Amino acid sequence: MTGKPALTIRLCGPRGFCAGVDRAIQIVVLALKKYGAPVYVRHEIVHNRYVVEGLEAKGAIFVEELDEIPTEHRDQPVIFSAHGVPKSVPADAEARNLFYLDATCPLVSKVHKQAMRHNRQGRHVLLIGHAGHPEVIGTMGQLPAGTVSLIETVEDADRYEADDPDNLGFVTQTTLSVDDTAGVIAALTARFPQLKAPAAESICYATTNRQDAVKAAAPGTDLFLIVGAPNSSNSKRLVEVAERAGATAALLVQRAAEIDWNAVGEVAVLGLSAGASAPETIVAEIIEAFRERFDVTVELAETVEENENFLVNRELRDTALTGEDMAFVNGPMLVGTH
Ligand code: 2E4
Ligand code: SF4
Repeated sequence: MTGKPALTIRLCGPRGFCAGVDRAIQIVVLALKKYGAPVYVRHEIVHNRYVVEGLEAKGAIFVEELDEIPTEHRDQPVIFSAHGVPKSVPADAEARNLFYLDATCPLVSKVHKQAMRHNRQGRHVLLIGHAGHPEVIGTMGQLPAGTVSLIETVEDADRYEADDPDNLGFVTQTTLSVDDTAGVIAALTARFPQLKAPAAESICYATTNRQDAVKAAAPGTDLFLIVGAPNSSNSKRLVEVAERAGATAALLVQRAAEIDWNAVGEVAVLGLSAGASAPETIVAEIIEAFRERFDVTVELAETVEENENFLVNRELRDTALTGEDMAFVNGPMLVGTH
């Protein structure tokens, strides 16, 4: 007997880093190795402070816009974040004579291509997504102004006025709620039966798999914690999925130190997962914090195995990651196996 209350942690798999995040972080680490510090990164490479601060410690400098890069560092590379950029950004980089490396996730680039394809075929594009999110800004910025409209909700779908209702195509942000998006698409299709879907699903495999795993694990949990940042779209969607799938409560948490133990109270079953930008080491840290207060049994709740892996940019393929880098960029699952 430990004297501590018993707690079962239902740990979801897949969770945490996806192939796009892993690739984006590798690009920054490899660029630092190949070109030396500083390496500039436009926007948080992925939405996670721990990752950003880890890369800052290695010599990365994060900026929001290219004009923040000092003239004397113009020959150092600048990396575009995993969320993608409007076409104006590489054009601006070229105009400023900057050397850039694009860490846009290949699955975001695929959505860009689908949006451009609708446009080439004469369709007005409806982008389903969240206003102000960098991925939405990037996808809208693939197309000329006035040829794309943002639809955030079923209400937006219900009141959208089309100039040419028979010539519409949609794409979505990659990290949306699968269920909410189905509702928005149904509302649009009811009004615009000719609405063309993209050739491939825009919501990515990682988003879908993480939501499915949380949905399966949520029923019967007293509390569900999702490791992730408040600006991380995919992580916030996991909190909503947990709540809707039957968790008594669900919260986003960035670090163990943030947990309000009074609010946790007397839990017997805790659900735990992590957004695509949240490192496994923080999952382990949170389990440790629970072990200090509870007699913990970890139960793996795995729905599917993931094997995706994306190659880094051609320019970086001659540079190798060492063991120390691997622990940061491509760390093994610390708890359980995949
Ligand atoms: C690019 C696309 O988009 P979100 O806010 O979820 O980004 P985050 O950085 O949290 O996750 C990685 C990512 C990047 C997801 N999709
Ligand atoms: Fe790419 Fe999906 Fe990961 Fe986003 S969540 S970086 S789209 S794999």
